[in-house]
Amino acid sequence: MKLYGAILSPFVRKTAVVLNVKGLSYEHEPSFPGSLPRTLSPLGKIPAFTDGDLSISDSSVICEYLEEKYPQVPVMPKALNDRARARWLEEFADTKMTELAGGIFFERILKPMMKLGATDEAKVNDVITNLMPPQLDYLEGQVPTDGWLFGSFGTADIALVSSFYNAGYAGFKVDAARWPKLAAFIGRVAAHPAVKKQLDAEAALMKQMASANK
Ligand SMILES: N[C@@H](CCC(=O)N[C@@H](CS)C(=O)NCC(=O)O)C(=O)O
Repeated sequence: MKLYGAILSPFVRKTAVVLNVKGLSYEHEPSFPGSLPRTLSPLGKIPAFTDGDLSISDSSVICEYLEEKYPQVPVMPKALNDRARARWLEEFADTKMTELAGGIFFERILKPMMKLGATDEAKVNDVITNLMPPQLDYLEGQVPTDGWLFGSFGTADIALVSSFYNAGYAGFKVDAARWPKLAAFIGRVAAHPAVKKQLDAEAALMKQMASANK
C-alpha cells in the first residue's frame, strides 16, 4: 500500500492515522497537490492511494476502503445511526472546518512559504472572531466529555479535529474557557498513539521548514 501526499495536509493526516490505528504498514510518498500524475490523482488533490492494482483518491473513500478490507480493528461504529453520524461529522470537518481552520494555516504558513503573497490578517481575524465561533459552538455539543465519539477511536475522531492541528501551527488555539469539551477533545486525540506518531513526524518537518525559511 502506498499513501501519496504531504503529511501536513489534514486529509493525509486522517488517512495516515487510520492506517496507524489498523496497524497496517504502508509506504509514504511525499507529494504536493498538483504534482501527481492524473492516473493517481485525477483531481490533482492529496491524498492519493494505491493498493496493488487499485488506485483511489479522497481520504474518506480511502478510509472506507481500509475499513472494509481490514475490519479487524474497526474505525467505524457498528450501529446504523452512529455510522451515519460518524460520516456526517467527517463531512462537516472535511468541508467547513478545513475551510476555516485550514484557512488560517493557509494564510499564515502556506501563503508566505509558497510566496503566494502576504498573510491577510484581516481575513484571519474574521475567521477567528466571526466565522469560527458558531461552528465551535456546534462542535462543543457533539464531542464527548471523555473518550471518543463512538466508543473506540475511529475515523470521525481524527477527521473532526485534524484541521485544528494545522490552525495550531499557525498560532490558533480553541479557547478552553469558552469551549472546554472541544479543547480537551483536541488534546485527547493528539495524545492517541496513532495520532501522536503523525504529529511527531510533522513537528520534525515544521522545524525543518522553519530553518529552511530563515
Ligand atoms: N475531499 C478530499 C479533499 C482533499 C484536498 O482538498 N486536499 C488538498 C490538500 S490539504 C488539496 O489537494 N488541494 C488542492 C486542490 O484543491 O486543488 C479528501 O478528503 O481527500
